[in-house]
Amino acid sequence: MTIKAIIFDVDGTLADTEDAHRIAFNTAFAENNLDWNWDVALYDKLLKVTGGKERIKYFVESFLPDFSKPADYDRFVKNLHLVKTSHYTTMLRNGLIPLRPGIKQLITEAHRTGIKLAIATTTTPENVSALLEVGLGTNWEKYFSVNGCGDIVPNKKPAPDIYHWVLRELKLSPAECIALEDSNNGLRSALAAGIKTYVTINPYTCTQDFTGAEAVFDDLSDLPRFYKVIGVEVVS
Ligand code: XBP
Ligand code: MG
Repeated sequence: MTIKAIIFDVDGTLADTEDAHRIAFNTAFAENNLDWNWDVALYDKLLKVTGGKERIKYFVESFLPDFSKPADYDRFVKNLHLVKTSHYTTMLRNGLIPLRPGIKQLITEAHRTGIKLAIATTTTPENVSALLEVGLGTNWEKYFSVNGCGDIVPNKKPAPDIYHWVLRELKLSPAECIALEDSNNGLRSALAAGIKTYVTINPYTCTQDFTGAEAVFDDLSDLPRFYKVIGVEVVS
């Protein structure tokens, strides 16, 4: 079957963003007088949990058993995450994080060919806009039929919720779509929704288990090869 839609993960797939997320978290912690510092080795462990607010809570539960939680803990985490998002989007708007090789060309060519494009991410809509405004231009939304972000579903990846939501919005069956992911959590999420999944690895995810993926690529710098593997002919 020819595919009708490509569903993109964001962090790690459209751009190598995780280290910018990590730095933004650390800046937010320092600004809130918390002596927390997430180095690369620790962040690698924390990436087990998707979603920034969920990741902060996982850190507190698993690594800070003696932390005395403020009375309104949910609000505390929410505020910390808002500060983190503002630092992160500033980094994006300053052009610090380019799209990965082949991504802009894939998006423009697939769109021109009439293949629908969608986003399925655990990150916030603000972060997606900031990344794609810089990477694709202020009219980036014209490329995407569906934009599934952050808190719109109850359970984040590896749960399939966000992919189920995107499929419903696209009005397509899993068999008519493919997903592009970079992580084990993302792969499990897409596979649990019944979608064929292709993986592009990055420094944080290169040693993860990608059993079940249709194919694993270093990146999409060789787009003709990718088109061949996924079985589409694009208008270039
Ligand atoms: C990756 C994530 C995100 C980001 C942080 O999401 O796990 O949690 O690290 O983003 P995906 P927020 O690969 O699905 O795009 O702080 O905005 O939640
Ligand atoms: Mg990802």
